[in-house]
Amino acid sequence: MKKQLNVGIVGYKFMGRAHSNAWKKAPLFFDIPVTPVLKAACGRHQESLTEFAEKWGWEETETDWEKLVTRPDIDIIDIALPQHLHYEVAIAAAKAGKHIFCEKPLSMSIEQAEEMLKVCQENNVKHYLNHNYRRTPAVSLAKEMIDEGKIGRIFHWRCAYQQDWIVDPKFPLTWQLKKETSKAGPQWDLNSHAVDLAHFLVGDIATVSAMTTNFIKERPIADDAATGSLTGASIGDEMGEVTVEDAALMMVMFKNGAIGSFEATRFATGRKNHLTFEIYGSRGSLVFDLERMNELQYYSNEDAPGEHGFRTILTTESIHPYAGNWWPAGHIIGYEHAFVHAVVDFVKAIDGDTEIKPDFADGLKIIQVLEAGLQSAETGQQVQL
Ligand code: SOE
Repeated sequence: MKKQLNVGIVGYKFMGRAHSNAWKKAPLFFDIPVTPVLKAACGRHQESLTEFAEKWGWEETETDWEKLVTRPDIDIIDIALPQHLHYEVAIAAAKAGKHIFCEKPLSMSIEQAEEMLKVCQENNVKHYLNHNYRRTPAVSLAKEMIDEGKIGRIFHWRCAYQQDWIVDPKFPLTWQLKKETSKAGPQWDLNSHAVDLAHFLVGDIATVSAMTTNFIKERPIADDAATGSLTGASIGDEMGEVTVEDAALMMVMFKNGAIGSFEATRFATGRKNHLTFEIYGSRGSLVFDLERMNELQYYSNEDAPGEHGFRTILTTESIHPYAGNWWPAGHIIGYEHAFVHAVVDFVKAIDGDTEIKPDFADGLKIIQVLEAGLQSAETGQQVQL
């Protein structure tokens, strides 16, 4: 029988479901050296927690996260919580010697991120930060092509992450819209993904200039039970202040001389989860659109004269990253699959005692860029990293 690793998950809303699916699917589709066991799920409300655990196949429930992270039979703590709760759980889990699979964005501050990284290193536990989009076959292929030199020297990074779920002024004041629970708006939630992709594909960032704005200053107070989802419910007419930005624009210089832009908004009417990036280099270019996530656009300067043009690579061939473990070529995959790929790589890293990326060190670097963006937006000055 294969070795097993017992997982304890904290949080059971949107990310709790996406992660649970990944822990279940990983050993079914990938030949991994260890089988994750969905051991215990943790949350505050016993009734809805039990319902979640039964539905997704978690063996047991816990309503006390401190108890869960110190249980001797738990090997991995999966933090599927909003960012203001990451720090405490991660520190306690690392001190208890548990490997950590953590949702993004890593933390609420640079100081928290530094401490989380330090405690994980001191306790020699694996620390994975779930920037799931890295592990779509198309983005992984983009990375391979860049590393092989196919794009040459990178000149431009152009990224937009656009959503529209709070355009309605009656959308309630959920935790994502309050500074104390989310730190910032799309700069933290969406640009964290975008900066991770930029670090992964282009390189480290040297300077940041940013602007942020807030379109709707007050919203109806939210029903606490609905705040873990993107479909909050209001509890009446009482209004509360929105304390985060609604949109953020960043311009950066990369250390390697490339120049880049990031647009992140929850007010792009009609855009649901529209993440696009464009990379322009001396030998070619790449374009990705999450809503067409099985495809990668590639332009090569080295095509025959008269035959230049962007081509669409359908990244479902068995030679494409991760793709061969799913379906025959052309049978596309979706949002949840990248979470499965993360679980696969994470358990392999634990088993082989190898590195898993992005980790908390990468998370810290992302937080530094995001924080620099907020600082720049506030002062109107460019910030040097
Ligand atoms: C909501 O804005 C959200 O769910 C993010 O929190 C996720 O990280 C992103 O992948 C999709 O949008």
